Amino acid sequence: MRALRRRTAAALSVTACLLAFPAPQSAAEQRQTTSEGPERASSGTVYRVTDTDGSTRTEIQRTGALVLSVSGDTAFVQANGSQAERLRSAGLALERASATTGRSSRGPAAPGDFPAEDSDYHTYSEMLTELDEAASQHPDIVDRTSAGRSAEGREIPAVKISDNAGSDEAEPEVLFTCNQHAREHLTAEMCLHVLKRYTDNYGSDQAISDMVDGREIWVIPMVNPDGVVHDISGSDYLGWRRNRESNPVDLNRNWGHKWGCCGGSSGDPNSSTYRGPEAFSAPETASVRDFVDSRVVDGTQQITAHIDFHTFSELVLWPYGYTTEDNAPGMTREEYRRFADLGEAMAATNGYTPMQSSDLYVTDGSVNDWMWAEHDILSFTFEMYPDSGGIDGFYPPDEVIQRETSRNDEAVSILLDESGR
Ligand code: 0X9
Ligand code: CA
Ligand code: CA
Ligand code: CA
Ligand code: ZN
Repeated sequence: MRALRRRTAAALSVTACLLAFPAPQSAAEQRQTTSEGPERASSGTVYRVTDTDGSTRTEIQRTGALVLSVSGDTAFVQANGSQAERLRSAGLALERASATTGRSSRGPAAPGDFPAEDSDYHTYSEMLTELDEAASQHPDIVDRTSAGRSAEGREIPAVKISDNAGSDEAEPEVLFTCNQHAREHLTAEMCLHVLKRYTDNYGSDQAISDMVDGREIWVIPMVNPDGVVHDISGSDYLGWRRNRESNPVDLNRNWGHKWGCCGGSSGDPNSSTYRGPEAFSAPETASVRDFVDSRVVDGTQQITAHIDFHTFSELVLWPYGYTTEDNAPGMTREEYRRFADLGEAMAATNGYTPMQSSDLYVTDGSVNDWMWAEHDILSFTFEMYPDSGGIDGFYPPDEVIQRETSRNDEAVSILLDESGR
């Protein structure tokens, strides 16, 4: 495991400087940060920034620049001209990251589809077909249901995997969510892999059969279907992150625990971390909230453990994200220790780096904080492959899907096991 750098004197002075410079609000900058602006893979420059820690990265995000990945103390940051200027004048060394490897350029592809070379990725409609097939091939252990609808009216499907899937039994429930962020396509594959693993191996693999019989496993493969459809609607991947409301919302800043509290999100509708006008303003987060609330039976939340999959940086993250304190209201020393022990145990199986999510950078309104604070759900974020890089890191070739999804098999088994404790 890579140890995170302690806060250095340099990082401290960077923090202080960044706080001292208010964000410029020039018309030019506002034009540059329209919703079609900074999220386009082809616009906004990606820089490699060395010698960062959690507090520097939180300050970088506060300028409106986006931290794309973190590996050790090196971050890849997407920034427009004035943001880059502010970071430099605050004393950070920005080095232009090498131009894209070409992965974010799709070449010829049918509109709305992945390019031929990435055809193993599932579009929204291919994902729906996959769920229907699982349900018809395994009717006893797969129940195809819905978590609600997106802003553009797309269904957000959910599947339940368990023996007697059609009935609610007294078994610990576990939730996997994927693709809150549109461009993180590998995560939908991760959720589909979980579905395949626990259905195709049922009856032949004893450990799998035991878990299917002893748990109720919920999978929501695409929390943000509108964003996913949009990201592959052009002739290049668009590098889209948020949902598709007229003021697009970063869904992972829209959850209701300490929403907007702590500088870990933006109130600017043009920012890629825009938190929305109020908590759960986005139909997608409201849908998943309602689904999770609906799992309270006789006053007890049935879901005990959860992973929200993202890309990338190869990290295992646990709450809280809104504060750098280990302990805060609703998180005792013992509870923090349980998160850390479990996170470290899972990370030991997949080679990811475990840390509290605010050690990456502060985020408020993230899914994990709400799941834990509101429902006592052991809720983790996994940042999948690759471990470092710029925009291309969101578009690994489909050849890696099998390796990088099965890489988390053991971690998923550990979580399912823990959910019964
Ligand atoms: O910023 C995010 O929402 C996640 N990183 S990503 O590059 N996929 O956008 C990290 C969120 C981690 N923080 C919490 N879970 N609190
Ligand atoms: Ca390929
Ligand atoms: Ca069951
Ligand atoms: Ca149940
Ligand atoms: Zn993400």
